[in-house]
Amino acid sequence: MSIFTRGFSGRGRENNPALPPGQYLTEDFPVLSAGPTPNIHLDSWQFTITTETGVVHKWSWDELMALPSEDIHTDIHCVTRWSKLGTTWRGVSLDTLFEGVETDYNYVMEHSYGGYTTNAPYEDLRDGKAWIAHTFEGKPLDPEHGGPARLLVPHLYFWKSAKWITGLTMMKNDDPGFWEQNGYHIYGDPWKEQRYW
Ligand SMILES: Nc1nc2c(c(=O)[nH]1)N[C@H]1C(S)=C(S)[C@@H](COP(=O)(O)O)O[C@H]1N2
Ligand SMILES: [Mo]
Repeated sequence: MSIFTRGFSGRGRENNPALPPGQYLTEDFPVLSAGPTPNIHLDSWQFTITTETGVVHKWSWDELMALPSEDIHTDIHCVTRWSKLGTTWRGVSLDTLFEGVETDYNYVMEHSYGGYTTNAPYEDLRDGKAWIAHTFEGKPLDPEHGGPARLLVPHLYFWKSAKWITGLTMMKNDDPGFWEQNGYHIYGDPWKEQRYW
């Protein structure tokens, strides 16, 4: 986190190289949810990856927690123009979860408890770019922010980080998810200001 921009966000906006175009810094953590926060029990929680052959890879909460978790130190950028720099998360890399998955499809639909969906290219969820995050700033992820676990895809606008994640489905085409059907950009690169289309 840059000391220069703290309490000086008016100028930080132009000068902070960590801030994508059109974004401003926030120190708090706004909640943006299209619906109510679902009540999710860990003993029935599950995460699945479904491929084109109908194979369903499935993890319970205990199975997820038995996998190696990593610390993630990253900036996050919401399409509504707030950015939060230097956030700290802990989560399981999607590389770990995709290890045994065989697919020829290049796109993924993220599915959440509550019905939210968002799409992403498969390559954007691999090679250390995406996690199932269960911890934020050293504490279990707050339900309002997607707890018990959300997807974290910080190089794209934050709507691509599905809260209350429950599954990924491989797709042949880049079909639009919830916000993408409602005018948000199909990809959402904050550095190219791919907000709406
Ligand atoms: N399941 C679900 N995930 C979601 C959303 C949502 O409404 N439902 N909102 C998205 C949007 S638009 C943003 S900006 C971020 C907000 O995350 P936050 O509430 O933790 O700040 O979550 C994204 N993931
Ligand atoms: Mo958002």
